[in-house]
Amino acid sequence: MKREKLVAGIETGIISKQGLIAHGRGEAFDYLIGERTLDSAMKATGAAASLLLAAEKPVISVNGNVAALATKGIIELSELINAPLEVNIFYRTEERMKKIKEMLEKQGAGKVLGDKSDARIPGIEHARSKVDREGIYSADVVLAPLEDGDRCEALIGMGKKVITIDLNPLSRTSKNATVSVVDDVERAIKNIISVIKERKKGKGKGKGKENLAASLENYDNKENLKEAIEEIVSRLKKGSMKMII
Ligand code: PTJ
Repeated sequence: MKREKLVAGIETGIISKQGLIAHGRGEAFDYLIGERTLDSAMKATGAAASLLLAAEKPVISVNGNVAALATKGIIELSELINAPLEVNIFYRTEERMKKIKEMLEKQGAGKVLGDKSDARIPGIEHARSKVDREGIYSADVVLAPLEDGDRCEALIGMGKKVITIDLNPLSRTSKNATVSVVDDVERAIKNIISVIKERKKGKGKGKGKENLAASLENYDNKENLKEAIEEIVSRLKKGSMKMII
């Protein structure tokens, strides 16, 4: 179903051709993790929810793959935390920017930024650096699933907290982000939504508004990535033992 969504996204001009290749890389990791949410990813999801709830100005960065695979989820999350969506694509064409924005609006998204492009991320080459001043540029927390390594580093360099969702625990983005959720984007967004809903109802810990540093007190991203890799290795060891025996 995911592949079909991506192919349809190519046909409607939402996804870049490179998006298909990126998906293949993600899919390979998803097989390794067993196409389910790892315990370490659930921990990172909790930290991501804390950051989003503590943020003064959160923004959700949307590229072609994210728009096609997690359409409903990002729209719901955007409403839930009152964070605008900002179309921000790596292989930028104005036509694709417009198509993604229109598709999101048609699906019910309230505020979709990205077309002003009146600010630049410092240190990034031209087209990839374009952002909206009222969006990513001035945000304190950016949720940027399937993000490029350079841009993730540059956003961190601007003093922002960056949450990424990336099936590859070894990617530069995973290593550099403040919180890396090693999970499929659709599953991860669903999980973030349910954790935030629980916290808002007062069920989970951290329901109140905290400052950004306090929201990360018990979370170490490097340690979490290590746990993700250990979970993958242990699953593979168990699987290969079964094949031998
Ligand atoms: O729409 P654009 O122009 O912004 O382009 C988007 C892509 C994704 C093509 C672009 O940002 C890109 O090339 O990204 P990278 O550098 O290939 O990084 C994508 C990362 O996302 C890789 O580490 C993949 O393993 C991972 N990934 C792929 N599919 C998924 C995923 N992570 C989570 N869920 C997925 N479904």
